[in-house]
Amino acid sequence: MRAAALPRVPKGSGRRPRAILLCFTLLTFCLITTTRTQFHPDCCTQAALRNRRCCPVSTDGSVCGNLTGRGSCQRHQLRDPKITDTRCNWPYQVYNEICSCKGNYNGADCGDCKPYYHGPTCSEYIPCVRKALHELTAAEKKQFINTLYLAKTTPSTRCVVQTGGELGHVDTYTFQPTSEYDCLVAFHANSAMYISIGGQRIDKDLLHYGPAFCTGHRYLLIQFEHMLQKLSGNKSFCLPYWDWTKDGDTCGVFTDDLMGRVGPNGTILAPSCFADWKIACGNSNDYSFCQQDDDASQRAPLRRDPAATNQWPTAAEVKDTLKWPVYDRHPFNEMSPECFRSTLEGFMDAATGRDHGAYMHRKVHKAIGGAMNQVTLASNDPIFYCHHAQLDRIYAMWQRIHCKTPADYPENNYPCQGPNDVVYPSMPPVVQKIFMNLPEYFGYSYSDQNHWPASKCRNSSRVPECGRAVYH
Ligand SMILES: [Cu+2]
Repeated sequence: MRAAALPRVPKGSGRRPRAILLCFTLLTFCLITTTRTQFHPDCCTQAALRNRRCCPVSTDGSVCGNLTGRGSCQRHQLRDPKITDTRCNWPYQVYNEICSCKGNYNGADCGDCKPYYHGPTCSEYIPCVRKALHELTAAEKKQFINTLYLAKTTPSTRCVVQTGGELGHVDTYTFQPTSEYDCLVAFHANSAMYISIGGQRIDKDLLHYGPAFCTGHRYLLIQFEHMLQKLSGNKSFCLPYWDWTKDGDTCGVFTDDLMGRVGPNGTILAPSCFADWKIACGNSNDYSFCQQDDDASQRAPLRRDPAATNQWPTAAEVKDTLKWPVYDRHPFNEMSPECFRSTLEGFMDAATGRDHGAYMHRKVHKAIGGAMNQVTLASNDPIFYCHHAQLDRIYAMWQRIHCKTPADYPENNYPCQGPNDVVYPSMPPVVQKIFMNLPEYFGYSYSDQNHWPASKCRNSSRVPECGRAVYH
């Protein structure tokens, strides 16, 4: 049996009148084009799926940007006939041809830059520093919230959402247009759907309950940050983290100027722009791709549970979580004892590494309640990203203390979460173990990292190199 983690049976309901929005005027003078790295619309047509080809025409008008040296369309023979879940062995189960991008070019069509690279030739490297939410100035808070709202309301030209289809039968797959924000909600929801092996559902998903928890969410946060940088035009924008050990119990972030106050029925109160924030994938379940009303305005509003647990991880729990030197171990799931991943994910007590329950990551999802307490819906609530940035920060601390490198991502017996399994739905594909590099490898860092616990191998050659952002 799957242990109850975040409850997995969502069903949004209720309608609320449109609120007066702080952020609305921002939209009227923003004309945005942007690129997404997954589910490019040109790769989701019946013809593309039938021909097993995902080599879209890029920004320069040529296939994969071949004309300007951005990339080229490459064939591969990596399809595995035994795999029926097309999210596994992604994207090779679906496509025989995909773009291979050169240099710092990125995206399904190589029309984008790798995260933290900018400019027409993607040669401008701008690292970013993730600050705590409480460190943001009033202007930074406003920009963050406005950019979230912009992402929620900007239709994506480079991403469609898979809303249906029988796994393994690409001719049955259906897709829907989406906004920039909701593209990533669907990514999380569709990753959280049960894995199917040989037509049998197994007690496992692509992103949780196993070794991919830290790495897959690191990928998601980098994508999210990249998308917000492009939308806001602020190339050094960085996702703030929320240190719930400091103000979880006082709900210090649920204010008008940040994540919004919660009303008596769990909806968010005006004037916060989240008062008008509708849930994507709100009709999904554990067995379905993202399910939602076609008309975004008819979807249910974002909710939090005002009567949730008010139980938050403490600084002592964070310290205990950091003490486990092994990343993950057999059985590589919610019962893995005495290891960092199952402790951070919140299945095991941080002090003992045992005693299955709800701790750390899970405790925060439960304390906020509403969408955050349903795994297929959680990333609808923008606090999800600040919560996961805090988890990523703890993951980075742990990596530094214990000198971890991609070689420490364990081989394991669970499908789709192996070290060389591709993080679904990255395009071009990136494998899990890459995300066991330190944040600096990608291009971001944390504002307080000079005060983190010291590395236990300061003079060791195993300390990963910093400052070189190579993302592939
Ligand atoms: Cu998740």
